[in-house]
Amino acid sequence: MPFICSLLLFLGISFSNVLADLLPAEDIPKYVDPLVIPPVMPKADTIMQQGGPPIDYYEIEVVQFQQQILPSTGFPKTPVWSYGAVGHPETRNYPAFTIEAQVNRPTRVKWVNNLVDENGDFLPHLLPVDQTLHWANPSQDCIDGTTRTDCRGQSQETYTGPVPIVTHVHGMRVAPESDGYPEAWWLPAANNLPPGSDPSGTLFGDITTTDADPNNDNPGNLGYALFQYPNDQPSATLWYHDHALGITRLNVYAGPAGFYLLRGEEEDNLNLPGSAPKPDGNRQGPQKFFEIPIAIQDRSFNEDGSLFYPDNRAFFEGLSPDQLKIDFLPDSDVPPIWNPEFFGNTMVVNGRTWPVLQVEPRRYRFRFLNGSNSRFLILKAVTAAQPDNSTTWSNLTDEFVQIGADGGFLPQPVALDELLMAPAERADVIVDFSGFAPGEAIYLVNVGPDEPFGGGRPGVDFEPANPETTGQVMKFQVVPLTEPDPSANPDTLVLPSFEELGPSTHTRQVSLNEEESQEVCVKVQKGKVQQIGCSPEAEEFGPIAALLGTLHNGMANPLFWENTITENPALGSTEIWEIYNFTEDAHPIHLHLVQFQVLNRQPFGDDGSSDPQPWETGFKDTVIALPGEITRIKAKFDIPGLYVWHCHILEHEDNEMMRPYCVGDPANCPANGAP
Ligand SMILES: [Cu+2]
Repeated sequence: MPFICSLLLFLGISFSNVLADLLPAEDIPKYVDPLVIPPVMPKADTIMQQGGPPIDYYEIEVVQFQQQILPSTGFPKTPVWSYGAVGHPETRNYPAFTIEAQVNRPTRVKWVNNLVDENGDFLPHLLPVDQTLHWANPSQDCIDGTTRTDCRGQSQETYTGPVPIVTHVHGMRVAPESDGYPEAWWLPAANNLPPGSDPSGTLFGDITTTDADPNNDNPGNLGYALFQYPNDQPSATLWYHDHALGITRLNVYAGPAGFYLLRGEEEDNLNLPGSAPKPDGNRQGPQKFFEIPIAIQDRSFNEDGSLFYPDNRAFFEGLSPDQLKIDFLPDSDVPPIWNPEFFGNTMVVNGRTWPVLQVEPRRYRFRFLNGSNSRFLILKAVTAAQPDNSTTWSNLTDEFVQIGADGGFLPQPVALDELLMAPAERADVIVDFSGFAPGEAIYLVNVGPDEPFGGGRPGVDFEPANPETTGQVMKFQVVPLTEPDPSANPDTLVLPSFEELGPSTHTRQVSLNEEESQEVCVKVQKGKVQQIGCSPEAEEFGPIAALLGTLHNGMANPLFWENTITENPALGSTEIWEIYNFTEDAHPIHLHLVQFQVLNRQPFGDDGSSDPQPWETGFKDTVIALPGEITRIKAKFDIPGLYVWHCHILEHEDNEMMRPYCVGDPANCPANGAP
């Protein structure tokens, strides 16, 4: 895909030194600071309803603060964003405190955009915003000359205005007005909103605009939205993060993400390792938890501790900006700042680089989340931090017993040597340390690639992550057992019965596509990439976007965010979606609203198909679609209205690899902002 890189290496062009401020990952000591176990987000209130269960009510704000993400041994703090309880600055943490929810007891959240300074003036983004993508665009500076939000902008400069946010609970079955539609964002209620900016997106709405609270209209300029989650689905490891149109990669990279753990009665009798932090837990108190959520994210840092994220396209090509002499939007179709993928050079786990967790020789329950923008992880447990040769680690056998995935428990436990996790996927796993003695150490390592994942095996089909840096994740340091382990043996664990979806009534074909430039062709000349006229022999510059779409006569039919809705399942219907991946890379495909079943995978041109992986046999909301294959899923669409489906490589999602879809009557699905 990044063909220029290979061209440059061939021609011997030297990479520039534009990243002088980048903190070398090799300079960051590992396993210095303890793993932070996110405490529970405190409730603001409990709302009693007549004839219904009480509602847990939260007021949660997105704020900017400093956090020690790099080691505490003399490294600077990092300016970061995350969620915290309103009025409780002590709850500000990246990743956010965990929302604990109970099945069939609704959660209501007032999500507040408080990205303002001490004077109430808006804070600009921490990271470079490419205004030429189809994005939220509060300044209504559309490339087509119209004045509206949610459009492609015309400025090549980074956006410096107030930042839109909209929260999505990933994996939640929820009504559209509370799902966090990408065009339903809102700005902070800042003192100094620039003239001409719109305080909320085209499809801003919240539950006050529905029957839930019809007397309390929110016009979108209050700096918040009120969302409600029914929690009427099985126990699951969900997570919440930002979803604003065209800047999700930046908003999530800046920090806002946290776990949303939904617990039901079916979990109570399983005798799983516990406990987890409790809602009334004191953050400063003794922490001895045997159920721990673990969010793994790659990041890069500047020497001053700030987050690094590329501010020009040349970075992706391994060039300095003056070595990439091409026209950018609006003078061509190439976005000037957007990078097709981003891979950080450090591993951050629960908001710390390469932390260490003290573990007793007993069983633990870890809820792993791959919270990376682009990086696929292949996690292994090993007993030496360094590989025994250049490509393989002597990993422990069947160290992971996976009991759950995105949407809840698996039909039965699955013993695994490794965990393959695309961005946004979760794995609920039991790890047994009882075979280890105090003083011993176990390391969680990563043999996924430092580049886009295309399937295959590390060391065979791709080079595993740098074993000195991104190949390592965290350390488990064994300490003495303090009390007997009463938890169930996972080998004999009987998980809650799994109820399959009913037969499907419709099958549709959708496609994953990559877009090359139609206007910019390039050649390498005098140490620079020069633009030349496009002829049949010329090399098109790309990729410039990733697109979802349909199939037409067996051929890919790529579509943009603004194109008319093509996926319109009937209300209450169960459909099979056949996802044709016409690109060279794997894409984690996520559907809002539903938890689906993975049916099978079939390479193009093959008659046979392969069963889902053992860890994909429960409910999923995100599935890896491998290149050159059809991935089949089945889902039931049982709430009417407008939702999205998208790739969860955030750089793809932000640049057109997302489409609206409509359940039921199209009259319930207002069109996107585009005319
Ligand atoms: Cu993708």
